[in-house]
Amino acid sequence: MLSHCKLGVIAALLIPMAFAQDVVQPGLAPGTSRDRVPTPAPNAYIVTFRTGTPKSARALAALQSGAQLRFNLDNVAAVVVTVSNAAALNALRNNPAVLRAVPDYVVRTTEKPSGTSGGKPGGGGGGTSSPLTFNTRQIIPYEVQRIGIPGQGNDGTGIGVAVVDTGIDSHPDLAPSSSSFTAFGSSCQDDHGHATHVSGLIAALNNEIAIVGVAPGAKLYCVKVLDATGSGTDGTTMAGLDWVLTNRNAVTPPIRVVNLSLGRSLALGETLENTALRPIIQALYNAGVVVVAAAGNSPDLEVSQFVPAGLPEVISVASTVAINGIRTCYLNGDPALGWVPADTASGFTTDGPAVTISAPGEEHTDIVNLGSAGCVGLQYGAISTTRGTTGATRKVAGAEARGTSFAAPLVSGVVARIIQKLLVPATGDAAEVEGIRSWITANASRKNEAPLDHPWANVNYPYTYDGKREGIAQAPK
Ligand SMILES: [Ca+2]
Ligand SMILES: [Ca+2]
Repeated sequence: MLSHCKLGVIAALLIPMAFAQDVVQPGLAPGTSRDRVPTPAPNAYIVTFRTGTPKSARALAALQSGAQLRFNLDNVAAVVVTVSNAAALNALRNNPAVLRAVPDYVVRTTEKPSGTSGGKPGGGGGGTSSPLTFNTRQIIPYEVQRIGIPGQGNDGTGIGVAVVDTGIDSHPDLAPSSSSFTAFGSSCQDDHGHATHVSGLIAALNNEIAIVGVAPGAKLYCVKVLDATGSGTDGTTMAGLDWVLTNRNAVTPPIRVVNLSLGRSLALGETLENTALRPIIQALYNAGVVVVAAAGNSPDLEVSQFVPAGLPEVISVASTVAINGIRTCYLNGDPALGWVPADTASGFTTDGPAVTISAPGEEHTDIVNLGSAGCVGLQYGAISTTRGTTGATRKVAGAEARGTSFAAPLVSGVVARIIQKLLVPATGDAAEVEGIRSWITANASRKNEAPLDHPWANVNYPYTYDGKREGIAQAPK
């Protein structure tokens, strides 16, 4: 890691300031460390009770033990608490109604970290941070074009999509429902920018400004479970998902889709079977709510080591590039293709058999020679609605918006359009979710061909590309 950091600094000094893109150097692990080891939130626990233990009994148990109750869930017999001392934790664990108490792990956005990026916003190369605020037209992002441009009767109208994320900014190109949930205070305002970018790719309005999303007729629901740093926990995520499940049919239009551009790797001793997030995800699945999850940004991890994307109930989405990038240099063993073609697997994406589908989580990657920094990859983000502006940029909080975070919302938009067009029987149960998964898989573009191998796969990185080329998600025509 030390050499990684050193080289990162050297690269930073050598990169012309005009390049705002993230720089990835061959032979070095990508900047994925924050995905690797989940951190327990201080003094925070998720306490699971015997099935059927009433909410009131759970609250009383927490009170009597001396724990502070943060969330008491409706749909699973669990509470999220903070405990100030070991005695309180032991008292809870010794309660005969309690099955287990596990640490409340930190989850984060699945936006790829800045890594070795050395550029500053502003300047050329497509990396400008000045929002595009066209008054006479809007942009259709390349990512949306690759998935399928919306049309009349094919735009998600009447379908609610919950963005379980950092909140949603009051942006003129977004029109979320006034029904919302926040795990932090009373506002669902986006204090980070991630969810505003994600929201635009799902449902930015079809008008004359900013961009258009995959499903501009869909109704967004703001479910804020991550804070201004893009961090939350299993507990805040569970509380947000619990709100969705409880309120999905009480709001208009009903919530049918959940976008989760967040996650964490499994902790030591934790499995997909016993992870705290599983029961609420299963409950949504059994109610026919489609949960779309970003596969993660650790190419040396299997998606099965990442939650929630590894859970079999979710539709997990890996990342590709939307359009061709340029290629001016080659390493030993590289195929001399001449460019980085559209539908190439992103260098950062997590993969594995549990990935349902791929979609563009970045606009394109250039592989170019940057002087003494050598042959590097420049990743360009997806253009979308940007927090604190009335327009759209490729950036979230100053960093290029690339990562499986931006692939998942495209698929959430696809799901909204599938449901709107009644392409799968609306049985309101797990069969409906599996029907939608099957539709997505069957209608993928370039199935068994894409994602194309990243030029540096297995040459310089320890990629886990599984050989299953699930294809690129396509919206209904
Ligand atoms: Ca628009
Ligand atoms: Ca794959």
